[in-house]
Amino acid sequence: YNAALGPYKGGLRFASNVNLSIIKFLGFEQTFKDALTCLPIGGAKGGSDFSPIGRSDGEVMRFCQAFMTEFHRHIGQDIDCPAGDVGVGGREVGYLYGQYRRIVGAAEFGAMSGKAVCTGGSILRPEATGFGAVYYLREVLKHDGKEVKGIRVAMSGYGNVGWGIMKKAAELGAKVTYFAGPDGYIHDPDGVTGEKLDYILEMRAKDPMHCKPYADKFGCEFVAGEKCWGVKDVDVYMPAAMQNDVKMESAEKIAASGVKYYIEVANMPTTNDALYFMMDQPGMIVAPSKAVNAGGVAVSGLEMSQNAERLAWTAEEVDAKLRHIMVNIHKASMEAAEECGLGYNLVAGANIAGFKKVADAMMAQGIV
Ligand code: 2IT
Repeated sequence: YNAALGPYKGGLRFASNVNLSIIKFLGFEQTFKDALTCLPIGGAKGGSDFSPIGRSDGEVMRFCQAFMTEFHRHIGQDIDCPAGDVGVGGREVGYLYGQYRRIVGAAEFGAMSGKAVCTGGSILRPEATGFGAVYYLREVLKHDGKEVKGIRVAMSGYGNVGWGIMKKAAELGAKVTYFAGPDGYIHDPDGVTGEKLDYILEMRAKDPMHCKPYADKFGCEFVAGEKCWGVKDVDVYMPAAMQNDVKMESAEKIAASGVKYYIEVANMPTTNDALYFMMDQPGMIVAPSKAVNAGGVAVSGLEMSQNAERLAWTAEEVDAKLRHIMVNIHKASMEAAEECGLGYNLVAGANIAGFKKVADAMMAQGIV
């Protein structure tokens, strides 16, 4: 999409519903998200309608190799550095990068991020999006004079990103008390903590389409076929599953619930009408995904830095940088909106701050 700020950068999505339209919106959003991180990365996105769900390791490897046999000529550490998105995790990135290395005949680590630590990946990359989202939430709450501790969260999704939110929330004394999957939602008033976090990984590996086994194992409520949008006994909603997850009907329930914070996490989880409706609700605070989920690509950028200097940073170093980036994104968004007389409008602020950064870099480089 845009390389004014650095090599094209964004995830590959492997899911059966992938089409050009989805990749276009993801690439467009990615450009401004990557700008918000203030790292030297441009914007890109890619993918395929191949879904790894239900495939053997061998099938996934062969697909990744075939994909990279064509794709390798378009990427490179200074050209375009893809990573994962939905359906592309450590396993897929490993197979993709292995084939890239085999074809180019060089250990060009920076050509892909999201690699396993043993092949030049960054510590904390898998958790980065979820951790970053909670760091961002902390800034929103701080702005309101509140703490993360004791906050209850309802969310959708318990993939990589959702899991990272659950883990960081538990670490900081908050609780994810509701989470929704493709088959319905779970209500666990004690929150997802400790061994429950490990169980989610196990459950997902066995069958990513059902979260009901969690309710069976831990004896909590499961509501089949429903989403948890509209529940009242939480402080924050965090949609962390897929685009267009929250439509007008859900937005009305969310507004009626009286819950104040709507923090998007998945890329564009809210339809436009639903988003504007919630932004118009007096007292409601809405944060946009391009800011909230930027921690993932930020740690991808940090992975590129580590690869370039042929060093591996500690978890503490990566986490400190991630925290700093998320604090900065919230601050830059807040200030950009204030400068335009829009008040505490995080949606407009993120768009303005991200757009300005890309536009300034493009204008500085002339008409090329
Ligand atoms: O949506 C996203 O920001 C990602 N899928 C991560 C992209 C990246 O390059 O790490």
